Amino acid sequence: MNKRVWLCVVVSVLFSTSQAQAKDVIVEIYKKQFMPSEIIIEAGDRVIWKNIEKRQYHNVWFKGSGEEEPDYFFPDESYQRIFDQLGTFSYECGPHPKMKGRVIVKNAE
Ligand SMILES: [Cu+2]
Repeated sequence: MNKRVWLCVVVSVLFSTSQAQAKDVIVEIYKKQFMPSEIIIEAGDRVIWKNIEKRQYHNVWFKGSGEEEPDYFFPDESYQRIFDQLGTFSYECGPHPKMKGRVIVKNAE
C-alpha cells in the first residue's frame, strides 16, 4: 500500500469513528421540569427535548447566548439541537423562567 492510500484509509476510519460516536441525548419535559436538568455530552451530539406533558407547551431558550426566544412546542412535539462547541450552555423555558437546564459539552475522547 503506498503512502497516499494508507493516509486515505486512516482518515476515513477516523472520520467514520467520530461520526459513529455522535449520539442522541433525550431530555424529557414533564410537570414543568427538564429531566434531567443537566446533561453532559460530547461535541457533535444531538440533544432532543421531548414534551411529554398532557397539555402544557414549553420552549428551550438559550437566553444567555443572546438568542431570540424560539417557538413553543406542544405535547408530543420535540425540539432539537446539535452541539458542536465546547462549553456550558444554560437555558430556560421562556413562559416558565423557573424551568432551567444546562448542557455541558466536553471533548469527545
Ligand atoms: Cu415551560
